[in-house]
Amino acid sequence: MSLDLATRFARDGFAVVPGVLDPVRHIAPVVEERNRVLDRVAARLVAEGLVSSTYDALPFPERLIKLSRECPVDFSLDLDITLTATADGVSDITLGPALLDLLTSERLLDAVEGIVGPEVSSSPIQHFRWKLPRQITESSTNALIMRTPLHQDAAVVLPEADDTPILTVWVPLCDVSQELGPLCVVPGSHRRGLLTHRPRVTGLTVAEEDRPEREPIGVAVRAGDVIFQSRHMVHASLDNVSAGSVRLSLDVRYQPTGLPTGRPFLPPFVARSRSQPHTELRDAAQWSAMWDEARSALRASGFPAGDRWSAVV
Ligand SMILES: O=C(O)CCC(=O)C(=O)O
Ligand SMILES: [Fe+2]
Repeated sequence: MSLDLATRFARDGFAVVPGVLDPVRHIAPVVEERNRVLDRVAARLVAEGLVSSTYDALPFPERLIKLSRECPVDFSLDLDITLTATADGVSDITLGPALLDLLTSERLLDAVEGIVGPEVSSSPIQHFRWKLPRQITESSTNALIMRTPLHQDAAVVLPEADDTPILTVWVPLCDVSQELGPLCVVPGSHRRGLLTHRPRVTGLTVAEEDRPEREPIGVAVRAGDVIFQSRHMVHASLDNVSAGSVRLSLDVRYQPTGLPTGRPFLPPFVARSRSQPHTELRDAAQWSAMWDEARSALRASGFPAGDRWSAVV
């Protein structure tokens, strides 16, 4: 007898939910939407003399590889789906209806509701990652495009969210084999609660003295599957060791509505409400406007720290 999702999740700290999204209906449109964002980014890179072509005839993964090989600057923040501090202020953000459609898809929210409960908000801590083959990212320190160091998601928020049971949903946008740099997890590691983390150039990572004894294991998944992770799950990702493929993924988060998100300066939205269904957000223009407003406020105020460890060296 197979255990139900909530039982597996409570026992292991993570659970693969197979086939919850439709690759044609939900995933292809998100990839296409990111490719349209890349149109604008590539045109800017050409105008700045950083690349010779927008390579718009290439399929999205090949285009990312071609542009990354040629471009001397990292443009991954321009494709990301959250706001990040940059040297000169705040990153750009372009969201769209395909992403909102995926985040609010019925079957995904049904599964999320089984863990989070009937009042579900989408957390503003959300990323689009495109992990390039290792040989291209040798000099990079950026976990949007290369492997991610060992961490817990509870460590990358402010302490205001310590009691918020944020559920991470890892969404492959292509089939992710062991060689493509899968998410990797240490099953059962969530039982130790929040561990000490240290800032490193590659990102926050579990302190040496708190590292789990077991090595993380890569979780190969197909497009359409998602991986649920507890916020205390210790996880990382492996290098993309493929010859020339890109690992495309989203990591998004859901939490009970009304509890602190851990990033008070970024906008959550109500994804499902059993008690007040009219509060559910389904308008992509409204969603983008919320983020544009947050961006303007951050440009005016400066970007605050997003976690408790950044001051520690
Ligand atoms: O995709 C990755 O490499 C890391 C993802 C991650 O850290 C997360 O889903 O919380
Ligand atoms: Fe994470």
